Amino acid sequence: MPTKNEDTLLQKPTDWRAWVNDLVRYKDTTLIASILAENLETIHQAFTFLDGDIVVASHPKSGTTWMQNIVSLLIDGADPEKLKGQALYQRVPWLEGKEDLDCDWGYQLLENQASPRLMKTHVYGPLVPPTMLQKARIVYIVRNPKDIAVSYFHMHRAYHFLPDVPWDEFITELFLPGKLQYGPWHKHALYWWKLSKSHSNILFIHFEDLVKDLKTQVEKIAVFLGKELTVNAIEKVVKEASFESMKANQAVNYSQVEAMGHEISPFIRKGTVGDWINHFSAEQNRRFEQTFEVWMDGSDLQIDFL
Ligand code: PPS
Repeated sequence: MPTKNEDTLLQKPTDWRAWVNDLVRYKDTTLIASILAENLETIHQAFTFLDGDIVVASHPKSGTTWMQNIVSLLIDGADPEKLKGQALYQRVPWLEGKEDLDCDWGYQLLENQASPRLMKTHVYGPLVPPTMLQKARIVYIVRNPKDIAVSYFHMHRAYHFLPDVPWDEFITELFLPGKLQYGPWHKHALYWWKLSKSHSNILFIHFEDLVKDLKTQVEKIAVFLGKELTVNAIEKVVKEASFESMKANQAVNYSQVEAMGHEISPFIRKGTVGDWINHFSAEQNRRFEQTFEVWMDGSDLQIDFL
């Protein structure tokens, strides 16, 4: 396996095809660094999930951070004091990774947190630790893959350690063949969709529903997490989780993360459904639709693109 280490993470790769060739294939998915595979092995073997753990699971760019914030706000009872001061990625660490170079890996941060511990993960399939499924309550957020591809494309522009890739090649050579980290999208979404039907501890939420009616979805997530909040507290969560609030909030908008060039493309970027229309040519859309039809054959998962 190729070895990439932290020293290389702040240099923008100039040759994106060489970068793609260097990606790590591990248990049916793609990772950008072998250290993530090592962390996943460690988590499988040594990380103890506890009753009360709450996991936000997602394919990248599906609204993970949005859901992390909602879950964190709900668990903290929308207490204004707890909303300030701590970066969201410390309050809800990325189980197998880390968001900034100088912090510990998520699973290490979590060892020291009091229950209920909150975490995010991008794993699916054989990467998922079996005890997570037994012990934790899991909120999975799904998003239509056209908008994910757009969001992912802009993330590549912004992150210093990810290469810029021309849009057409990004779609046809990376996103559709599942060569981006944690791809391919359909295996991810369909794995969690299928599992959510047989596990009452998994709640499946659509990004598009959050955009349509945030309050109703927040109430649903609160019930799932067993949190009885006052009307005022729910309203506070909805306000703090709005696009405008999150974009302005340094604790959640990743503006303090040194690996990101916010001036190129901010992390909380557009937050809409259907931005793909502004990026896809008719031919790109045709190819995407063709692949999407094959991906979804035999599944009853409904995805809204608009
Ligand atoms: S990551 O890197 O995988 O953790 O990214 P992720 O958090 O999953 O997804 C980032 C996209 O979520 C959008 N976002 C929001 N949209 C609407 N409202 C709120 N409050 C919100 N918070 C995050 C964010 O803007 C990214 O989508 P795009 O389409 O790029 O704007």
